[in-house]
Amino acid sequence: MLIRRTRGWEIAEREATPEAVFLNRRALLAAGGFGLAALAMPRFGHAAEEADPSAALYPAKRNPRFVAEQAITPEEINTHYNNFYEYSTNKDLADAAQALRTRPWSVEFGGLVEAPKTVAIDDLFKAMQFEERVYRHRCVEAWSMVVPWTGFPLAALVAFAKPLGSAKYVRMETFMDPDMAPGQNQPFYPWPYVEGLTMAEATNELAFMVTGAYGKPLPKQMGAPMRLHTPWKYGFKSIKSIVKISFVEEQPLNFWQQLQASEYGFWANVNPEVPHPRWSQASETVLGTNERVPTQLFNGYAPFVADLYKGLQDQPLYM
Ligand SMILES: Nc1nc2c(c(=O)[nH]1)N[C@H]1C(S)=C(S)[C@@H](COP(=O)(O)O)O[C@H]1N2
Ligand SMILES: [Mo]
Repeated sequence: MLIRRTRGWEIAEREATPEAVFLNRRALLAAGGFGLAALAMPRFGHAAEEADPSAALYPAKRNPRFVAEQAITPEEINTHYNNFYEYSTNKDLADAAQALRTRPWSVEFGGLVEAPKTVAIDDLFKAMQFEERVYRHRCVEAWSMVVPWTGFPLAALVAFAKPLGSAKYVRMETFMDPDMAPGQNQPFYPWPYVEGLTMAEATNELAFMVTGAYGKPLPKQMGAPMRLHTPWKYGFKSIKSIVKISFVEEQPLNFWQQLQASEYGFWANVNPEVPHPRWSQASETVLGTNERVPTQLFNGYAPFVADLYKGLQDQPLYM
């Protein structure tokens, strides 16, 4: 494995949390609950053998409009270097995440919609048109990767939900099940994980609902069966394992804002010139090569999204 957890650049979001600063993995194990639950989880091989009912949807045709100049990050690295706090605050959580059960799975649509509905995930997939897009991903921790994602435009899902004209934001929520996700037994965190976008952001053509990666259904550690990817924003906006999508009038408070509003905001657009309160955002380490490269405004996607923020300059757009 080329990636080590001890690098200086890996200033984790977990440093925002007293637990993670003071407790390492061993300490968590010693502390009881969390670690013991992790040990009791089903083993990797067992869960991995379940047949995925959506497997026939892959691979989907690559959309030539969304390709990256940078090399695709090796799958082996991306599938073993993850942020998924429901399972661990360590990156090496692929085994632990196999405890996630992704069927049956349904997604609830509610709030300001013509009619609330709950849809089984495979029925939802049948209603969508799948494509592959290669996107760059820039974590707020100053590392980046390039992934061939499969999925469909978030705009298509918004159309499917039929929001009312009064909706101003889309609010998304991850599952809540502490028996299945030991991290959710950590009461310090504001579970469940929540994220939000404005309606204009959600219907921008870049906003992508992801169901697969590397030409296959998403591995559990990457947020199966359905997660968001907004490549112009810091990675924490890309919420995993979504169960609920609501249309609301008030700006949603996301997980990281709830935890540490002085460091994480709603907009979280990538900007090399606006440092995180505790580290620079000017450059990033590329997973796989460990090369240090300059970070780009909106992660290089300004032509697609810069217009969304006209007239909002007084807002904390870059945290
Ligand atoms: N539910 C949930 N979604 C999440 C996270 C998380 O901890 N829980 N971490 C976020 C962060 S910080 C990043 S960088 C990406 C990581 O995605 P990956 O593991 O597929 O690379 O997922 C985001 N979505
Ligand atoms: Mo992140």
